[in-house]
Amino acid sequence: MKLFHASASPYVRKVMIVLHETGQLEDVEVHTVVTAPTVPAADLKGSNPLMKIPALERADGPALYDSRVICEFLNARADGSLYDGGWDTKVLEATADGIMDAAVLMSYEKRLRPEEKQWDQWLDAQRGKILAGCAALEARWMAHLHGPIDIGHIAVACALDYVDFRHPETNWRRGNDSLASWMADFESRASMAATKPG
Ligand code: 99T
Repeated sequence: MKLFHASASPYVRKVMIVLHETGQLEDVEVHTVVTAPTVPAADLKGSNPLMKIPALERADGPALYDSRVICEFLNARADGSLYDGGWDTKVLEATADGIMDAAVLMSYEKRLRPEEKQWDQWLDAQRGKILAGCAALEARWMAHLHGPIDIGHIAVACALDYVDFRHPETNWRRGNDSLASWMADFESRASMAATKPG
């Protein structure tokens, strides 16, 4: 299999961590690309019409894209347990992906849009989504996060570390002590260390 990859992408990182945690790293050739909405990587076109990463080419079927689809496919392929929590697990993953979406939109606004056209109110609204997501994790999800690892844990860790990486001023730890301490523990996993962006 061939994975379209960039180390800064939190969506790609979810896939890489699933590969680590389910013992499938050797089955994938990592193909690093540089892509952005305004300058898409041309070689992505055959694998994902939306020109986004991650995308996964496989020998025995059409390419897969979107981290949720790829992670669930890889878990099934390895007969893993990352979705055993059912709908709770999927809602937790969706919450984390929503944090990622807001943070990535902020990155594009800051990096791609000409400075004089940047819209502070819109950036603040995305930051508000990140903080609301973190508050929900702190209020509702800590018991789940202290249970067996699933795709929700992986997505939350990727989202929070991406916010630290691109938008450290967001200070998501303020008021979220349990989440901050969970993240400090989770970050010590080998799969997290091996996939640190940079
Ligand atoms: O939007 C584009 O055209 C290019 N962007 C991407 O490929 C980003 C890279 S994160 N990936 C997605 O938006 C995938 C979202 C999808 N729902 C999924 O796979 O879950 C790059 C972040 C950075 O460089 O800071």
